Amino acid sequence: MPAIRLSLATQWTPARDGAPLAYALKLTNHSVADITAFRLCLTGPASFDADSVIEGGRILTRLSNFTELAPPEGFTLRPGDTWVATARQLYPLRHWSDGATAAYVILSDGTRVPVAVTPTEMTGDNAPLKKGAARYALPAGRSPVSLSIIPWPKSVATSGARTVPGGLDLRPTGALASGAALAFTRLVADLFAVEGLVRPVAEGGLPVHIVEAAGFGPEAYEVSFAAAGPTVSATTHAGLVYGLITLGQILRGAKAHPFDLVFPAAGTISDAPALGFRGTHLDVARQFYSSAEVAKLLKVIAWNKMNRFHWHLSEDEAWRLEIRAYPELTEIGAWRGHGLKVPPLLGSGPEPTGGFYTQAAVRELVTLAADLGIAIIPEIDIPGHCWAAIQALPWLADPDETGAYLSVQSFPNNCLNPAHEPVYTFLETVIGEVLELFPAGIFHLGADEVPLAAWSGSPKALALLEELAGPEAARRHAALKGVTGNHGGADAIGGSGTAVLQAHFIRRVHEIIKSKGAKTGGWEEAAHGGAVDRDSTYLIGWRNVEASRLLAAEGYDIVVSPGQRYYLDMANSLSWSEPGAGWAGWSGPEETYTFDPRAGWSEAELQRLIGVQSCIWSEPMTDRAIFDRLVFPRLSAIAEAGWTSPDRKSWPRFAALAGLMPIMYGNWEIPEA
Ligand code: TNX
Repeated sequence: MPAIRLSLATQWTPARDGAPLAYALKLTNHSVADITAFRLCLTGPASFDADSVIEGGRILTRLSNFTELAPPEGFTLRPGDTWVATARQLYPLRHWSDGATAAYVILSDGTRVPVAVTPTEMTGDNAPLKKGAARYALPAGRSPVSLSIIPWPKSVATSGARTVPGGLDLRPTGALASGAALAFTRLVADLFAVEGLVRPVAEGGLPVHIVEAAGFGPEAYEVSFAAAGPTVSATTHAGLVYGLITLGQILRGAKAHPFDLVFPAAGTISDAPALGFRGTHLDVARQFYSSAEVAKLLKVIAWNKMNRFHWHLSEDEAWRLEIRAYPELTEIGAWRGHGLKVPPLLGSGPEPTGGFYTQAAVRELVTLAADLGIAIIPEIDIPGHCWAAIQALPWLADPDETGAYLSVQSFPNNCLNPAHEPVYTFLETVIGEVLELFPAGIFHLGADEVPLAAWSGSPKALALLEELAGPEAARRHAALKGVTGNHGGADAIGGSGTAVLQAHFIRRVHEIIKSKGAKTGGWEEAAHGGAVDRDSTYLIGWRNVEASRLLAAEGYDIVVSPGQRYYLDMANSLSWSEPGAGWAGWSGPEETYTFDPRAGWSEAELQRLIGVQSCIWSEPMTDRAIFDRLVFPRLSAIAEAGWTSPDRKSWPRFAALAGLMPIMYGNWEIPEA
């Protein structure tokens, strides 16, 4: 049989002037053979509604954003022809990266044929599609500052300029200082491999004295400049590393822009962070990132003086952490592909793809992070977002459960059941293994986005609900059975039976975590029903800062990561040509930078605001050039919100210096010709 060549073009037309929306799929046959009785499988962030009307085709199966479609019975796709199927009902696409990014066809004999997919077009929008980090250039001759430092320090009182040295010859005194020198040397050797930032005097290095000195806060440092070379002082390893990073940033800026930026001759920089928790979160479930990539991200966030890495290790789409007691979690839950228990999703193709972190790999990353002043916080997201885990270990589900409920992302029956005892045995073991691996002593249990109808078809859950809240509550919850529409999760479950059951679950898991001597982290929904103790928990507020402020008022320690500004999966603007998601809006680097999460908080509430976090959700990261565009420089903007007091922030200064910060993959935006 001759080779079959197929391509898929997709086109989005928003609803307008009374005309309904249209998401058109156009499959073209470039070969010389007819194809009949085939199925088209596709994935990408957008998902069809279960009851989508498809003109010119029909949905055979659908799981979240994985869809199998077929043309009408008896249809033949002839050479050179295009089959068009159009969906009229689905959650609107907003950006080019929303549409299908992977597809394949299955022929009647079961053969799989790859399909070349082009980026989704929007009707009437011809702007070139963007990817790669936007370039921020120092305005030559008009730089608002003469030192390159992000985040900007607490106090800068330097003067003069010396001939810019080629590099720094580190001269530590004592073990702590030697450790910091080594950590910095390794950091720059990787981030800026050929720049020779650390080099001996013989190669033009300027001597830098590194001294352990009493009296500094846990992350504070001082750099003083003198003719013989600068001195970095701090009380801790992190403080010394931060002082060296400041010096390294100044040096890189001055080397790159010798007419605008200087390496000071005299004076002092005294620095300490405004907030103690400066986090970056990475979702490694929707897309997998190798250990090498995680290591690189740790280095990038250290260069931004961020000190918490929130590692989102499990999701509906995958389970990424080796658990010795349950090898199926990663044997099954870490891989997607056609015919596997987890189908292709979010742009992965038919061949098995994915991966997981062995415990040995985790230990190495934990050591690397500690060396860079970063504590790693593991998240196992429960009770919602557990579809992959339940596929791997089906006994996690109540065997008597009937009916289906759907999560916001359209996964059916994806929540661990609070009334099913094996779930707690499982969690006791998982939490034990996780806490052995992560010395920070925090277990983040997720708790986000449990759908309103969760457990409504589980006799065990309904019996438990009756015990907890009475027969009427159980009756009301049972009535939700079969409600498969999507729900607002956090917003929708307040006061419902779902919230009662979830609180029961969270309380029990919180007790397990406490019994192992650890703190609990959770998304803001973890507070529903007063399930967690305030003194051993922190929450991440994600819906909006007002909701976070209210939780702070209730006495919870809060890290703010408002979706509207700090979710790095949101696009940089409204334009179709920008990649990214849009449910929480959009935020350009300037909007993210100038956003003040503290606005409107009382003094007492501010006491509970322990930090800020950037969240890298990975649904739209179907290409690493999209990652670079979405993450940089907004990650640095959030780092500065955590470190620099609001009165010392300046967008023009940040914009002038942002281009000097490292990005992950080296994908820069290609300017329009
Ligand atoms: C909501 S916010 C989620 C995630 C998604 C994210 C996409 C939160 C705790 N859950 O599952 O990835 O939106 O922006």
